[in-house]
Amino acid sequence: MSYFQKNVECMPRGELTALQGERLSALVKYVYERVSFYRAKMDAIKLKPSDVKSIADIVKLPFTDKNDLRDNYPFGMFAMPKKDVARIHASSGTTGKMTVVGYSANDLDIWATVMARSLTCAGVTRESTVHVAYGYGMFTGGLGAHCGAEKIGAAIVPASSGNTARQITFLKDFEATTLCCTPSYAAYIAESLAEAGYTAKDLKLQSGVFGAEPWSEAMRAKIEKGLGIKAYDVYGLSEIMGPGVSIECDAREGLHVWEDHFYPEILDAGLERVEDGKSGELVFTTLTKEALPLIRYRTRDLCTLDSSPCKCGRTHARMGKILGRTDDMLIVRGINVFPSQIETVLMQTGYVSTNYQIVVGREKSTDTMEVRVELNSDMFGDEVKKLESLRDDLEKRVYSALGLKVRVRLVEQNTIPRSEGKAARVIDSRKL
Ligand code: DLL
Repeated sequence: MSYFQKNVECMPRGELTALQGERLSALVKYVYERVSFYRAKMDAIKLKPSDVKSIADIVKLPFTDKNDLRDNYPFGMFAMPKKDVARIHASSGTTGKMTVVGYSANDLDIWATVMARSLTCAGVTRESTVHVAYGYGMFTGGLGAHCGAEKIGAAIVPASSGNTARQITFLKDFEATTLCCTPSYAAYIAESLAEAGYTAKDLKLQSGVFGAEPWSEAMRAKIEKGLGIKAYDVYGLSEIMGPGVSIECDAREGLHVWEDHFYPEILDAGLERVEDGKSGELVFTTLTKEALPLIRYRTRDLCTLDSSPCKCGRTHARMGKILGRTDDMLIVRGINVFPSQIETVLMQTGYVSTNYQIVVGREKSTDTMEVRVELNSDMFGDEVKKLESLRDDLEKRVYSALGLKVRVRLVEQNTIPRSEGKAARVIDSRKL
């Protein structure tokens, strides 16, 4: 088992809790002095910085959400003058106005460190070659993975996303051992590799570090087979840092949250904390960030938390795979549906590809849902009767998993748009 910072990653929980408490109380003082938004919020509830002494006091603090960042666009929530800011990223977001985030030089160093810890979990060492096919630019994926790999001392191929044929040439010729990109892009690369007449054996890849969007276990199995790798789920969000907030270790029983920097809480719909194992909204407090510290930031991501010890020896709590987002949950005829649930059903069949799209509409005031799926290449030439029975089978499977009648449409290969970044799985025309 290798670690990047064993003493921190395996710190006894008691020490970790004490460290979090110290950092939280310093953070609250810091934001009270420097960020008028937090000062006003704390004054409104008559909370003084000195009232926050330990991590348990975090429940006294107010929440922050994306709208607060948007209302203070671009730099209103920064705790530093712009001259001290070292880098700016922005997240376009699937809905609404852009969110701008900033980092001090120290923030960037911490980000590279947590990403280095994360890549180490996925087996990256200084001897590795890391191919980064997350987009470089304002999106945090590319540079986040890049700086983590650099911190380890690995060789980096900064491919960025796009031009899949060229990605395959690089992967082959430069003998990358780890691939970093979104899971949907990894699936696309695997598909293109096979189409180009290669197999996983033509590559030297051993692991993949995939995140930025939800993906199912079945999708994981498919990517692992296609690329001949072990795939790790990495999570993060720009507001808190970028990729590297949490990652799976070899045990792959949840994603270790680097809790010495990011304090996680899971809250129910009434914003009360829930116990370990119960799912709810993930909320983070940045314990060490200087440029844009955030207190109790509501991610809208739904998952569980587990603070029990892990087989790998790391003590940092593990979050479950993201189940979905409070804002991408579809309510179809009163039934809550997450795109990831549909994905799980589809992938379990073994006869559809990783490409699918969910189209929600409304006919005569009733919601309709159509799931468009591409069959695996070896199946499409089959006769109509067989295709019809596959379609019926899929509709039945979705119904038995979700209790929802949907229409399944089998479409020709390569008709659903491929994604080089985050996949757009849902078209909801009811909102148009
Ligand atoms: O997606 C940062 C990132 C880059 C993470 C590369 C991992 C790898 P944002 O663009 O700000 O940042 O989007 C953050 O993406 O709130 C989740 O809804 C979703 N997300 C990120 N990682 C995962 C994951 C980057 N592993 C939003 N599983 C988050 C599911 C994820 N959803």
